[in-house]
Amino acid sequence: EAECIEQLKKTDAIPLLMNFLLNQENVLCRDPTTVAAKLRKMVIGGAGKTVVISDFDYTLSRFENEQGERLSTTHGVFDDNVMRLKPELGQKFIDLKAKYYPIEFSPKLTMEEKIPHMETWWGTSHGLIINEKFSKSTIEEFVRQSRIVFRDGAEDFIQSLDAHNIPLVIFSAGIGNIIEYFLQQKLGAIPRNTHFISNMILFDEEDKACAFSEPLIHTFCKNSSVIQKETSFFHEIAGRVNVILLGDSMGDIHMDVGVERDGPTLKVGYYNGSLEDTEAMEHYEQVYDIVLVRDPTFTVAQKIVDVINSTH
Ligand code: MG7
Ligand code: MG
Repeated sequence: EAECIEQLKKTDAIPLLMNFLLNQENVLCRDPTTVAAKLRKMVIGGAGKTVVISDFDYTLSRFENEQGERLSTTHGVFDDNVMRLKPELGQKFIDLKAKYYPIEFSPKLTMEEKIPHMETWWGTSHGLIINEKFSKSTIEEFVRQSRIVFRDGAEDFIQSLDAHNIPLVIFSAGIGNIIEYFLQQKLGAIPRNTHFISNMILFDEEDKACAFSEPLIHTFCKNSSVIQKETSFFHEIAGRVNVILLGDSMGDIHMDVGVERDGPTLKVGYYNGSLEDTEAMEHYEQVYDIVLVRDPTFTVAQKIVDVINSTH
């Protein structure tokens, strides 16, 4: 550590990164002093003390394409594909979304008021998937046909974490299997460093969907309450005191809670909303250390990890 502090004094890595962040038009940083202090601790700790906890939908994956068309979430994979094959069932998924999506993002309701609705949405949607007994290979094909797209550089980001033995926890209220198939298809395999906390479809002996894992994870319970503490992976990340948290929604900001430690969490948030909604943007600035405004890339997260890796 002493050696690292010495080296840190010799390099301008952190001031250079701060300069980069503060000069980007689409990067908001309410408190640069705190960000620099967190970065300093993380750089001193190095890769060995770091863990990345990331949301998937509209964080690792892109929100919209170049034409401004909305891309798919993991659940959305069913909406699109089922609509094509079985319009009647597809319409049920679409109707659920039309009803519950506005509730999820309503500024008028409290989290407590939203939670029962989210439980109903996820529960009903998962019920439809199980009822239909979709097979594993059908779902893999759905993913292949889907409009899920990585943010630019997200693939390299995941690979570089793996190369430096930094665990990546993908914490998703979406469907974990869909993320797995997507990574398999895009990266060839799931990197060893990558772990999932998500809703997993369970398959029967004939590889047909028969149940979902418990507990249910929806937008507003992404914290330690849903983490199985006895898993080997939980022990694997126990000594990782420095957290880089990546998310795009208000529900993502507590994904680090429950990981017992005394190190900093650097929270990086994608703001996918409208530029006109300054109130929402200010809210993001309050809860995320760094806000990336309509940024289709992984450049900032990659630079942070590069600095952490550079001094050891
Ligand atoms: N989300 C949650 N559910 C659904 C669904 O059944 N269909 C679609 N299209 N989207 C869904 O990654 C979590 C996000 O997934 C969405 C049950 C929610 O909007 C949530 O924010
Ligand atoms: Mg998300």
